[in-house]
Amino acid sequence: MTDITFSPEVSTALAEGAPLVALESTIITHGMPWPDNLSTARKVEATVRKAGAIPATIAVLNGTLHVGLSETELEALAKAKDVAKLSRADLAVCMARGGTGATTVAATMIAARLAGIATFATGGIGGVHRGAEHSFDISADLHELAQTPVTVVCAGAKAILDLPKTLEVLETLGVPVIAYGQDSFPAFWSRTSPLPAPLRLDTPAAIAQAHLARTALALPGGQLVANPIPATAEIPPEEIDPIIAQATAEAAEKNITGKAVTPFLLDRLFDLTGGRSLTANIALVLNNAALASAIATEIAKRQPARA
Ligand code: PSU
Ligand code: MN
Repeated sequence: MTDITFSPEVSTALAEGAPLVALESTIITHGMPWPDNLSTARKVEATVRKAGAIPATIAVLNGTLHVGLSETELEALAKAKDVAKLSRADLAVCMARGGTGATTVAATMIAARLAGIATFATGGIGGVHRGAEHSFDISADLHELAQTPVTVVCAGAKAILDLPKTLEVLETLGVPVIAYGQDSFPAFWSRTSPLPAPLRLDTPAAIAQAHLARTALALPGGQLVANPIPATAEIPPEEIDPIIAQATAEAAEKNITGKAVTPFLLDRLFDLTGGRSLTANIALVLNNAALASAIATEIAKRQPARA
């Protein structure tokens, strides 16, 4: 079977029980513009390595699910146009057709679990969109967190989403939402939000122990760790809120629906903030990669090697 392939360094790390951090690719193809997407993907991988873990960027290339990309593969994906965005529903069809696609949080979690990778770093997750009471637009990421046992480190959810509804759905689905080192639920651009986080843990070791306790309890889902953006990169709500309102209104006017909604909003925010949204996004992804590496290291310490 060549349906799934591991890069040489990912294979070695898996065999040795070394810490690994899974990374998604939709952030590269649909979340950031060229060439910042490639430079960020490389910096994220470098951050993971510097923290003593091995990065495993995940994507489907010509029908094969890759866990760990070579430098050439990463560059080709970052440059490619019209790459498919693959969530849980799309992964198998893309592979069957021999297609190429970037994995969302949901699809990356599926691949990470298959590979035996416990920890995953990203920027923002999908959630309940504003106006979901009419559009029913709720990301498959939330349901994936309920059923796939991977610890996902993000910076909270973007205010393009309805944050209270996103937290309600996560609660209904039994997903632990853990703020790192504070009581408030971080809101992507801002370190804090008016919403209290349902849970709080203060160290990578405690997050690792919670992950392993879920395994001991045979609980199927994952954990969502919400790591506040570094203070130097924050964008004040009074600056970003009117821009989000404008971008959301434009999406409605243009009848943007389904999986096109998130990429459309991210692209409009980039233009309307003069690139500032991207600078913040890069800072928080790197911060999340460092925390995920520390968590992966603590999990690896407590788990025997597989081979
Ligand atoms: N939120 C961000 N940046 C992103 C995404 C979400 O701040 O790049 C991407 C992630 O890959 C996430 C996906 O899994 O969008 C969610 O898309 P949807 O809402 O269509 O499920
Ligand atoms: Mn959606």
